[in-house]
Amino acid sequence: MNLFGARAVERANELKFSASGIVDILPVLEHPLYQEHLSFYEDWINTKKHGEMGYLERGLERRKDPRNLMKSAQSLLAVSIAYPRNIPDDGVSPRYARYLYGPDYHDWMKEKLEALVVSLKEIFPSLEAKVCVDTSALLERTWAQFSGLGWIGKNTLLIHPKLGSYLFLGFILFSEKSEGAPNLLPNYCGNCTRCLEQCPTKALEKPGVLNSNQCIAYLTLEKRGPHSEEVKNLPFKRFIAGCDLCQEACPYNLKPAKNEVDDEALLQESQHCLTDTSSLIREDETAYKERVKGTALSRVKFPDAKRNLELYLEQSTRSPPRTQTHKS
Ligand code: B12
Repeated sequence: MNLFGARAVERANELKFSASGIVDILPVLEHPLYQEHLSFYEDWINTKKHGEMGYLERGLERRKDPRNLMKSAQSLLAVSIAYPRNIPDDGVSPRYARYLYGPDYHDWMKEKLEALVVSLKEIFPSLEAKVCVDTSALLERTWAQFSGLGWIGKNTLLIHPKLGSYLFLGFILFSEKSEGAPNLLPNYCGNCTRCLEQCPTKALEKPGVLNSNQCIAYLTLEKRGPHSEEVKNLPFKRFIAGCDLCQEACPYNLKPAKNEVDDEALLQESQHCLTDTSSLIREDETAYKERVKGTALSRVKFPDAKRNLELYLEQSTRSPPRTQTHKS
């Protein structure tokens, strides 16, 4: 790695990202595994596993090469941040995926990465950079894998051997070379298939293949409008926004990860993940918008939030959940 690469990683460590890695773009594009990932993506779209997420289909060509996002890109820095996993669950109330707790990661992660760019520009004034968090046409998990941040698990998530998979990923494209070579970690899933077994809707059709049309995360967060009767009969397991079941099943998520945000502080900042059903039933659109403002939950529009709640209520009456108190 050259001086630029070393400085970029050093700055990422100073900013307390849980893990980081830098890689030059060209050797990745020429790597046979990258080509396999592209074919995998294309097959996935062609077999309509993306449901109604039209942007994934439209962005297919752009996603093939990060230089479509920034022409001068020569290297890519990938970072991850482990988010808290100890969210209380009473076994009865509606549930939210863990990543929805706290303020919207898209915003604070972008700010952190922009601060990193500013500090690097002090040493490399002609540096060009582009920050990407989730919404850019970038194959994020592929790039994270090539940067040494983990392997792609059977649940399709990027898993780090020590941090697990409850991770936010973020990226910066740089106009400087880093001399960082692809750093592929071994895949430690082994014979384990717990994620596939735990998915109640069988969205994980086979190891590494997720059919969004069956995925609770897709159906609660991304799918717009009313559900078909078939979907309404899928067991949503009380999730009303996102789903963590394939992550909860993963042995790499059992231990708390380092650099986690303080759980208590996070819960204080998470009033938007409202679980009281009577308040949820009474809530109108204005109150809903106010509640979710500035959080990742704001992606779910009011009519879809109501649809998710109604399904929770319907499924709870059909087969009331067991009452229990535990920390998941
Ligand atoms: C669309 C999307 C979704 C969709 C589709 C998910 C999916 N598995 O594709 C839905 C709405 C279902 C979803 C759900 C979730 N998502 Co999402 N999502 C995305 C998004 C925007 C694009 C993903 C994508 O391109 N999918 C298409 C498929 C084909 O690509 P892929 O699964 O990433 O796989 C690539 C490689 O991993 C590799 N690959 C994967 N499997 C295999 C198998 C073989 C054999 C081969 C050769 C290659 C290969 O090839 C693919 C092409 O590069 C990314 C951000 C981004 N810009 O990339 C976030 C992202 C993947 N999501 C994220 C999160 C946190 C989630 C949820 C956990 C949220 C939740 N709790 O509800 C769930 C997890 C569900 C799951 N098991 O995937 C994180 C993942 C962090 C991590 N540790 O991996 C990301 C990276 C956002 C971020 N910046 O943090 N998501």
